[in-house]
Amino acid sequence: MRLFFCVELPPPVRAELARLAARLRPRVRGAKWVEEENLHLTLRFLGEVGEDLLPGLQKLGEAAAGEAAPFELVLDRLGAFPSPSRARVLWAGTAGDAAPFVALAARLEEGVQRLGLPPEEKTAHPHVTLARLRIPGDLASLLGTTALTPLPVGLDALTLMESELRPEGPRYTPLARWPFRR
Ligand code: 2AM
Repeated sequence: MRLFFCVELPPPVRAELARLAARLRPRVRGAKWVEEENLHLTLRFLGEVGEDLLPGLQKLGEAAAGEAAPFELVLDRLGAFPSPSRARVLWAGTAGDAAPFVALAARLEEGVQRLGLPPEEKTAHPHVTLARLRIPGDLASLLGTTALTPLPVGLDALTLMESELRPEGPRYTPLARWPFRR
C-alpha cells in the first residue's frame, strides 16, 4: 500500500485554495491541478510499504499526535519546487512560524526510521501542492506578482492516508485520524 502522514485541511480552507488555483490556472501552462478534495499538508511520504508495517505506523501516529498540541499555520505565500524558474510543483505555504509542523515531521521521521524505513533526505517544509507541471516552467513572474491574502489554518489532527494511483488522478483514503491532544 502507498501511504503518507499528513494534516488534512478544513473544507473552507480547501475551498479558498481552490478559488486561488482557479485564478492562477490561466497563468500556468501544462499543469495538473490538485482536486479540491485532495488538498493537504504532507508530513511524511512513506511510499509503498508492506501491510505488516501498518500496526507500527498506527502506533506511531497515535503517539506522535498525542505529544502534539493543536497549532495554526498561516498560508500566505506561493512557492515552487525545485525553484521558481524551473518549477515542477506550485504550492501555497507559509512565511511564518512552522516550528510545530517541523517538530511533528521530525517526530514521525524518527519513528518511521525506527520501523526500518529509509530516511527522508528532504527537509520537512509545510506546503499545500496546488499544481504539478508536466514540464518544468518559469513561474518566477507569477510568484513575484501574486499576493496571497493570509489564510489562517487551524490544524488539530494527524492522518495516515492511503493513496491509490489511478489514471484519472490519485484517490486518498484516510486510514486513521488522531487528534493533537497535548
Ligand atoms: P508534494 O505535494 O510535494 O508533491 C502524496 O503523494 C503526498 O506525498 C504529496 O503531497 C507529495 O508531496 C508527497 N510526496 C513526497 N514525496 C513523494 C514522492 N516521492 N512521490 C509521491 N509523493 C510524494
